[in-house]
Amino acid sequence: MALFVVRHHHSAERCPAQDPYTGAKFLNHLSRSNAIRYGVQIQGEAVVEAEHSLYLIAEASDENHLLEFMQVFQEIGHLDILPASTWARVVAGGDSAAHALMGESPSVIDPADACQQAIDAGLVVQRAHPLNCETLIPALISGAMVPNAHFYVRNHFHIPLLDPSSFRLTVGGLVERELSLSLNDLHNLPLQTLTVTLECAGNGRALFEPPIEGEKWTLGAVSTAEWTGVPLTEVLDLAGLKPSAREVLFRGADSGAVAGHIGPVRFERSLRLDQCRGAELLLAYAMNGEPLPVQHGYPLRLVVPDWYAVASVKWLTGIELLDGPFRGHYQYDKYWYEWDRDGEPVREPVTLQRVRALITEPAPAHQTPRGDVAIRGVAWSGSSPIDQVEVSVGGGDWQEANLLGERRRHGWQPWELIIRVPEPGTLAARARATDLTGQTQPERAEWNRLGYGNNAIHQVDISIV
Ligand SMILES: Nc1nc2c(c(=O)[nH]1)N[C@H]1C(S)=C(S)[C@@H](COP(=O)(O)O)O[C@H]1N2
Ligand SMILES: [Mo]
Repeated sequence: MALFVVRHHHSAERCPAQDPYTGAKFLNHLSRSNAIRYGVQIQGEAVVEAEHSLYLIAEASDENHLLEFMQVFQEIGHLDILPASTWARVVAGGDSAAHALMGESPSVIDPADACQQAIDAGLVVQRAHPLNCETLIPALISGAMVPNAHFYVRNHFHIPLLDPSSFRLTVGGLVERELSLSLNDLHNLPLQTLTVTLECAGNGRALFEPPIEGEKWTLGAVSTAEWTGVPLTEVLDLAGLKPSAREVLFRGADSGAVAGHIGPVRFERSLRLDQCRGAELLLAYAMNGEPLPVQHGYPLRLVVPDWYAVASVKWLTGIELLDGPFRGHYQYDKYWYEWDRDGEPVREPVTLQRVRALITEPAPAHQTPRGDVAIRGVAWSGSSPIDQVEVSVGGGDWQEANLLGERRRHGWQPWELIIRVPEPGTLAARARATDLTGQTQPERAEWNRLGYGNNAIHQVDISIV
């Protein structure tokens, strides 16, 4: 079988869709079962919107079979049949075709499998290609670690499949010694385990008014895990920094097409050296005691405690020391707060997680028996540990909740307040966190063009029966 790309164009006047009966006849003709009768296998099809153009990717033993099958289209307009290369499955595979055409390795996880796995785990899938899904708030209950299968997923491109045996982390740029570290090398370096909350800067974007384009996260783009790996400082010490080094660039293995850019854009982010100092950055290879799952960066990811999670580059394969600011797409075009203040554009990079509390119990749909009612949740801030969480029920005064367990440096703080509700009814419960630097949550977060950092006070309507 040989592969062909078929291009058909007709004028608006001759469009078969003008008449429903003729339209249906042409569609039926294009059905896969009909094509088979002509010895043609259709691998993919698309119409160019508003252009009366149709493209097919099809296999046939020779061009004549295809011509015979497409005859009816030749009668109403123009037809081209172009021989194509034989990577049928790649070309027909939607997005991965773009990777292939741009010379990228198509070695990615099958998006359909990744999506099904997430659905099976109970995640809320926001988008399947690339895979983006949020955690259900009940999965955050009691402030424990979020199991790996329930941890929210945020990807900009397809999930790259990296072979652990040939994997290398390269360290280069302004260093004394370039390094190329295997997984074994990394496992033999000193290790550290840290509990760290990752939150997407877009968490809560869907709650901004007026609405903002982008992933429509509600409140589940946040999770906490125990990460194990090599402190970044160990690797930087091995390489030795040149005096001119100012910034560390972290390079992910994933890349793809981005509007406005020619050629593939890679997922990469940098931090200034002064931002790394004392920040406990980890090159993590384990998550909650298991090898890093593939959707969370297998076999190696950066974990940057306290920062919005865009800084925590997954599928980390390269580190480069630079002498000045990095201007990559995800550093400079995206992940900036952009406000309009008195008609003046104001711009500031997204950095630390803003202080925030979430109510995890009772769930809004849950019928809670009257009497003593436990209101529980988690709270976190990138600037410092949580100082207090206050809860207001039914428009009443703010009451201080109990912080549970020890104060966490980089992980969310569970909290709880027991209130007495003698009567049935629906009550609005609100929770407001304050961190040790004195920062607290606003009634409404300031709207910004790309919808980041929405840490408005969380409200849940609880129903008491
Ligand atoms: N290589 C790579 N790293 C990445 C991303 C990505 O698309 N590619 N997304 C970032 C963003 S915006 C977030 S919120 C976190 C999500 O991490 P998770 O999927 O493990 O929850 O990964 C960050 N690191
Ligand atoms: Mo994110």
